[in-house]
Amino acid sequence: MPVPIPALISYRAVDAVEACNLSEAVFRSKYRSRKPVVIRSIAPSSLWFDISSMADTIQDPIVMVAHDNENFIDNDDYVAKIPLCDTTCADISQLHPKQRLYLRSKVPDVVRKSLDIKHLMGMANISKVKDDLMRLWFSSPGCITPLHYDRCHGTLLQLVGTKRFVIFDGEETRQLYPCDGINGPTHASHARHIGKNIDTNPAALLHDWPKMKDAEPWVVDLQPGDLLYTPPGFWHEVTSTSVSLSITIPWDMDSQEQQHIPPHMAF
Ligand SMILES: O=C(O)CCC(=O)C(=O)O
Repeated sequence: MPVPIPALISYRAVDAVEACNLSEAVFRSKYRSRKPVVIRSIAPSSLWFDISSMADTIQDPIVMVAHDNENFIDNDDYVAKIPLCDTTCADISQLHPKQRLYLRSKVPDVVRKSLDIKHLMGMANISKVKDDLMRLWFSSPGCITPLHYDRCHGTLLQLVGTKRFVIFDGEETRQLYPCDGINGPTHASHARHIGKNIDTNPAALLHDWPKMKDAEPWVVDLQPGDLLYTPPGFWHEVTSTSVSLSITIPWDMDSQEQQHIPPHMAF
């Protein structure tokens, strides 16, 4: 008798905490480099930026159009780049876009001034923010940043709309279809549509990526005002579940962390 393949992938919720309950000691011992955590409502959720005035102040924008209208990877094989013009921001904001767009840029002063980022990060016990590495991400509903990992500590502040993160521990790399360095960079995966299918069509997910049955990701749906911490080397896929505006604030591993990087990050 063939053994039935389980049609479910088990996943867990990311720990959610209030900023006032996350002391530096707790962050260090429980989360830093160990597991993701979301700090709920750290920024005011009523915040709404005037997108059109923001557009005038954006420097070095990259507006991407994905060849498959879904998966946005900053690489010519996957996306074309178009100039930011008056209509682009309005186009991104459409609820049912025919063509999805993803704008990535440095954080404009108007946004930086409206938020006291250093203060917010201080509330999360994160002090080593490098301003020049912060990026703004403005996406149409349904845009996906496919599964990958970063070499730095990652924080994402959700400002407008909602995003779903699916996050895997680096120890699960073998279940995650990593590229081999020839057909794609080793920090990227071939796997697609995890957040989209994990609840509604897990059988399709396991059909396409059967090794994932042995993985147990974390899933979190970010709301405006939330701040998510993702440790270095943890795989994550990000789906914009509405029009979305976020800021990423990465910071480097310290020298001790760099000496003990997990094996999958060694290449
Ligand atoms: O928000 C996204 O689409 C991607 C963000 C990301 O990859 C990150 O925070 O490291």
